[in-house]
Amino acid sequence: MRVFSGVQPTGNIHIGNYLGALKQFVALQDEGDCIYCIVDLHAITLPKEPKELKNHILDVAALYSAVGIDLKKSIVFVQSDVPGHAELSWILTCSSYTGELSRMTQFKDKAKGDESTPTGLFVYPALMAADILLYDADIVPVGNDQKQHIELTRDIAIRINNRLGDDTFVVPAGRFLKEGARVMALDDPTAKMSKSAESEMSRISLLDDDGKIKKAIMRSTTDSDGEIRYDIENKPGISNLLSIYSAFSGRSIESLEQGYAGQGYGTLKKDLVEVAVDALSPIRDRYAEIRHSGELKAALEDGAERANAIAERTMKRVRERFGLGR
Ligand code: ATP
Ligand code: LTN
Repeated sequence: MRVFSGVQPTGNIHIGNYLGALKQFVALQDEGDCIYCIVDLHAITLPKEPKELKNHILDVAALYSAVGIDLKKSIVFVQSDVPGHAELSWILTCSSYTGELSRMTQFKDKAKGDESTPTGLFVYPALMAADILLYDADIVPVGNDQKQHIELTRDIAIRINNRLGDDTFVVPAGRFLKEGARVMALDDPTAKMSKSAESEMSRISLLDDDGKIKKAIMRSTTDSDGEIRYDIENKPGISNLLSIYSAFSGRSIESLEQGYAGQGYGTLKKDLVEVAVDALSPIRDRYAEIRHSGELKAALEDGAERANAIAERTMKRVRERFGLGR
């Protein structure tokens, strides 16, 4: 079984990214051959400061290692080191429809109908499809917000397979966790926790210190009825805290509800601070050890080579099927 996923090299990688995606990346290493990409070509769909982008690429690589991805066993690499991504992306763009791309909710949210929306933002799902199909991936671990993009990837793969042969592309499946697949903002539990939200209190970044973790959880928005019960509709704040607690601790939501029955929100929040700090402080320590090491740079070099070898094999087959080249 082959596993592929990617994270954008932007700052503020948060517990939503961790609980929805990165935690799965680590666990899947025992089930299949894993390829984890730092998708820098995706990051430039909106203008990025070049120096910052370079740093964020290494930040994400170090975080991959810090959360437990084995840089020797899994392939970890930077997207722009493998030219196949850009090439296949064009080919898939030509097999996608403007109608289906226009229906992507992420595009609609970001573009808001503005005429000067960068075209890259519109064709972004074709690049994501290329990332996945380039490696014949079976499984793609992601958060819930990527469901629509995975569906589109499958549609494009099936469309091309129907035309050019069933074994042109492997049709991939998304893998979503039960808890953690959609972590909400701590200060507004009706919005997704996001890297770009203005308020620092909306998220916990993986490298936040203990004081910041405590502040964000203790100040998180809840309701006034005082009952610890999972009910997304009516109690989104407490439900979000229960999900986060469950994802960090492995305890089920039901067991948490029973354990905290009759207790105040303050107790739940205090315990969650402890659970989050225990989970995040070792990640912070490992990150500090590896971020500026030669080991990290060597692993990315090696990853690029291994990824390229697989990608080139796929591209040969794809060029052949499409009749490209001499
Ligand atoms: P953000 O929305 O925070 O700006 P992103 O989705 O644009 O992040 P990535 O860094 O590429 O960008 O996301 C990496 C992974 O994290 C993806 O699999 C995505 O589904 C997942 N993810 C992002 N936000 C959340 C969240 N709030 N809850 C669960 N998973 C999330
Ligand atoms: N689009 C994703 C990041 C991403 C990805 C991928 C995830 C780019 N290419 C391939 C899984 C597989 C996002 O914005 N979170």
